[in-house]
Parts: sequence; C-alpha cells; structure tokens
Amino acid sequence: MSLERTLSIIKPDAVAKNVIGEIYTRFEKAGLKIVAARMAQLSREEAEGFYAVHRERPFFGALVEFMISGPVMIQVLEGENAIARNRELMGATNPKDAAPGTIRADFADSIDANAVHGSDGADTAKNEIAYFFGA
Ligand code: RTP
Ligand code: MG
Repeated sequence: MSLERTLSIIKPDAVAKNVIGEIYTRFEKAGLKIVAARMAQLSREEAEGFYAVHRERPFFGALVEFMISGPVMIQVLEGENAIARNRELMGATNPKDAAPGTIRADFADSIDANAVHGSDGADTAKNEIAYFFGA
C-alpha cells in the first residue's frame, strides 16, 4: 500500500447542482483526506493548459468551454492508493457506463458534463497538483 495524493476537480455542472458537500462526503467515507482545496473560475488559458494532453482531440473545444462555464472546486485528496480509489469513486467517463453508486452515475448528465475530474496516474497527479497548487 502506498500513501498517495491525487488532484480532483468538481466540475461546473456539479458545483451548479449544489452537490460539493455530497461529493466531499464520498471522498471522506472512502478514507480520502482533503488536504488542500480552492474554488476557482478557470480562465480559458488555465483550462486549455490543464487539458493540453487532449488538445488534438475532437472534443477539446467543447471540454474547455464546459470547464470555464462556471466555478469549479479543486482539491488534493490524500490516502492509501488515492489515485485509483478516487477513479473508482468517480466511475466511468461516460455516466451511461458508470457503475451504480459512483459519483458520475449519480450526479453526471453526459460525457461532457460529467461532474468530476481525477488524475489518472502518478505522474499526472504530481503535475496536476503542481499546476493548481504549486510545489
Ligand atoms: P477527466 O480527465 O475529466 O477526469 O476524465 P477521464 O479521465 O475519465 O476522461 P479523459 O479521457 O481524460 O477525457 C477528459 C474529459 O473529456 C471529455 N470527453 N469527451 N465526447 C467525448 O468523446 C469525450 N471524451 C472525453 C470528458 O468530459 C472527460 O471527462
Ligand atoms: Mg483524464
């Protein structure tokens, strides 16, 4: 087992639905600690930089527009296997495929408005945490 940190974002759709607290409760019940957090209205440049890995994908423009459409809640989660554990709590990218009881199954409306982001590996977690919270 390893103590890890991962970056989580509650996306504009879930902030607008007023479910930050419900999502935080899921993190806490799963043993993930919120060790840093801030609410932000991302600029276009911040959103493009954050999702730069997807720059050439057909959905990139829509993804950036969505991520700047309202405030987001950004947090660092810490716990045993935090990266994989958070991805389990989130469920599949498309809420239609997300397992019952996952955040996306319960709160997401579409593959675009899918409630949460979570780092997908150790390197991305490190880079994404630094992107929003510095070293
Ligand atoms: P995320 O990065 O937001 O945690 O989501 P993810 O790892 O589950 O999915 P990823 O492949 O990294 O895609 C990033 C976000 O882009 C949107 N997307 N749209 N229309 C599409 O085919 C499509 N594919 C991905 C989703 O909002 C996804 O969360
Ligand atoms: Mg991803």
